[in-house]
Amino acid sequence: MTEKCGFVALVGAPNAGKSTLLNRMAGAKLSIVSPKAQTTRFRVLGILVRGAAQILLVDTPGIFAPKRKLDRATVKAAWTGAQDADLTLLLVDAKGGLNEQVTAIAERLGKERRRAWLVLNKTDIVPHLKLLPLTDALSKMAPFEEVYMVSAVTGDGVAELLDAVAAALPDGPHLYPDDELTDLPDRLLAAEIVREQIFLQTHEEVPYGTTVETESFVEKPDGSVRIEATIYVSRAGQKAILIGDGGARVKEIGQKARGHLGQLLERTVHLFLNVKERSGWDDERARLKALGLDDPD
Ligand SMILES: Nc1nc2c(ncn2[C@@H]2O[C@H](COP(=O)(O)OP(=O)(O)OP(=O)(O)O)[C@@H](O)[C@H]2O)c(=O)[nH]1
Ligand SMILES: [Mg+2]
Repeated sequence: MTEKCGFVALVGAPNAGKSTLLNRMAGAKLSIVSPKAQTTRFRVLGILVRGAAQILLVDTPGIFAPKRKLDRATVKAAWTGAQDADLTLLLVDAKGGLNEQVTAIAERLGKERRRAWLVLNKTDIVPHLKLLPLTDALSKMAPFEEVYMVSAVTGDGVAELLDAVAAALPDGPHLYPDDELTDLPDRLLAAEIVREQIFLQTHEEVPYGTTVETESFVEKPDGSVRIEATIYVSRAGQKAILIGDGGARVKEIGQKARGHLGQLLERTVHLFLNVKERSGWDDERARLKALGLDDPD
């Protein structure tokens, strides 16, 4: 069998389910997920093998009209992630249907004449009658080669999508070792898992005012790992909320994150969290760089 390999970008509006679908397709938790929009902030690569094909699946941040420097950098990272892809999958939350964000992305894909497929997600919570009109409307905006309907949560339709993607990739040698799952370093994964808990456990502007950096990641002789991470917030009030009464919130964030990390890294994790106020971190070049984001200006 001839080897196949190619980059496949998942793009879409915030909250469409891109990261959920990446994790489902990869069969592993690689990208963090939350019910809140704008969870993903940088490109995450999932490496999957399907038959003779190595699918290099790129999860990207949701695309929207950004205002903050961090958000502009995030949206820029999404389009950059799609730029070099052999195939772009536009993931649309079928429950949410058409809105300005989805229309803008579809029209841009159409204009750039990228090789693109349409994937309608969340079919588990949408009456099937709604799917056809949505497909028709979107197909007028860009010449999608194919249309798939999936549920990233139940896995419905995902095997078919994977088979089709594998068959559509160009011939070529696998670019990564087949047993690798991602190129995300463990330090970054640790910070992301903490950030996921912040998205799940805090509300309003707090998750958006927060970033997490791993300060140290030390493997111990007994096989365990000691991780120290700092949670940066942009305002004093956010720090108080994150710490919680008598430190209850940050303790809960740490406990949940430690459990998840232990599973993902398959060893005992000792996690130490610090909360620091640093106003304007979301405008700082150094912080954006730490996230692997380019300056948007
Ligand atoms: N019912 C249902 N919910 C889904 C499905 N896929 C994703 N979700 C939910 O939608 C929410 C957003 O999922 P994410 O995977 O974080 O979405 P995303 O597109 O990566 O979002 P951003 O990173 O913010 O752009 C989460 O609460 C998911 O559980 C699906 O197929 N069905
Ligand atoms: Mg995401």
